[in-house]
Amino acid sequence: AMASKFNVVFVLGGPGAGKGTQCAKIVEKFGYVHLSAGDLLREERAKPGSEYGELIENHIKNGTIVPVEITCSLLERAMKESSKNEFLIDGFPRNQNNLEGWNKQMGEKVNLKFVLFFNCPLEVCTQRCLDRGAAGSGRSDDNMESLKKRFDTYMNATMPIIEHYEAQKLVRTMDATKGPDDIFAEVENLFS
Ligand code: UP5
Ligand code: MG
Repeated sequence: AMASKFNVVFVLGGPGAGKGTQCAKIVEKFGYVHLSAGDLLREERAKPGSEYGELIENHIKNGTIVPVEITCSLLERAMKESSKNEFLIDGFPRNQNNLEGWNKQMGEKVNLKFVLFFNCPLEVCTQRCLDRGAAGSGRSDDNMESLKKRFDTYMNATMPIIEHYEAQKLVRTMDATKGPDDIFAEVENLFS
């Protein structure tokens, strides 16, 4: 018999919108597996002798998007290795290339439940990332120069993906400017 499909929630929103923070809370309360595409890419970049390390670092610093073959393979491998069935996929798909590559590689294996969208203005996003950088995040993209590019990519490449899912009535939009606990109070309604 065919194995059951992976249940997936995509988690999208600008740089520093709070995707990772809210995903951690969802995991704690609802037991999903949290896969951050950015974290998987940073992990891959850090592997000694990684074939894609330099390419990944260049994209991250420039706020541009890594080719889908790399990201999608990291996601699929992590999904399989988890031997679980409910996933939060954080920070993906970010552009048309991601969307098409995912649909081709994973479309038949996945049930997309909804898209959780953390809506957060540029100023708030930027300040959070700058604060995180100042506090020693060590992220090579938590600086003003990278943040401008990250936000450009978000507006030009990722917003159209959110609109694509909006047309399918799959987007659940959260006001991400509030405090983490206030945001989660709304988020948990979606998962209960
Ligand atoms: N914070 C969180 N919530 C807060 C709140 N409600 N109020 C006040 N402060 C709040 O939070 C960011 C910071 O804000 C933290 O210090 C937190 O304490 C605070 P976090 O939860 O980390 O936000 P998140 O949305 O996860 O921010 P992140 O920086 O991770 O978002 P990005 O989307 O920019 O980063 P990501 O890691 O997803 O991607 C990085 C890069 O990887 C991309 O730019 C791209 O180059 C590459 N990438 C790809 O190429 N392809 C992919 O598919 C994914 C990534
Ligand atoms: Mg994150």
